[in-house]
Amino acid sequence: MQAPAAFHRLLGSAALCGALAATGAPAQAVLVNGGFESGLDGWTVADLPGSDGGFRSQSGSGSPLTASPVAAPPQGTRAAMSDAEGPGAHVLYQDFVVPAGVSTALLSFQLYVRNDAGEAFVPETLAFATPALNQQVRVDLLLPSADVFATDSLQPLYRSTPGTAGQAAYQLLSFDVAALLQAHEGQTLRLRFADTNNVALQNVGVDAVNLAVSVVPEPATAGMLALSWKVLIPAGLVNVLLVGGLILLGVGPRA
Ligand SMILES: [Ca+2]
Repeated sequence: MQAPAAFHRLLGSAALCGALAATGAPAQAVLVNGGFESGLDGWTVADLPGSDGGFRSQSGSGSPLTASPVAAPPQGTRAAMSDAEGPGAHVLYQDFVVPAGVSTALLSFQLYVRNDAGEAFVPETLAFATPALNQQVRVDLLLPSADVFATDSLQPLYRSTPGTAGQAAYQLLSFDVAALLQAHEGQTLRLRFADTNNVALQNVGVDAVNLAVSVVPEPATAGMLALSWKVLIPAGLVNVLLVGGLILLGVGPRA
């Protein structure tokens, strides 16, 4: 069978997709305004009834409501921080949709805890209007159908440890959440930061929240790309030029 006389040239997308299929798509950010540079846009705050204060946008080295001395935001000029003049229970959360085909998923954030009580008290509740002492911080992944102050979660990420006094600086924490996201593809999940205190003032700072997810191509797409290579290559010579990041693919008849 004769090779086609016309010289065909394919530019761009098919070849580029082929390269992506071979290496895996780059990680994409799933959360919005994780650095809080746009205040609390994209985030929701809630407080149990009777609470004083709550999470607010924060900048500089003073807490947002009482101007207590705190660590400055570790990324950019703004963070989110809880503050109050009295006891309370506060949450800050964002919902996100888990993309299909999760390959890797790394959740990271900067966390700061300033605790005037000098130690933590960690009962299995976030309620503050209780006889029990309650002075704790939790970070969790939850289903959005769960009570936003629930203590049982899909994946606990951070818990105050009884006896710990808090910390002088922000600390960067990161977690592999690929298995959890793979089990909930296409579903909405909730990332929640919680601060309960009924002993003394406690400020919880949050910044640089990032959920980096890489995905693998849909099987149908990968199959289509494989077919296009298989059809094209026997047609003749294949010339691949790499020019300024674009892949030019030329297919022509054999000499
Ligand atoms: Ca920031």
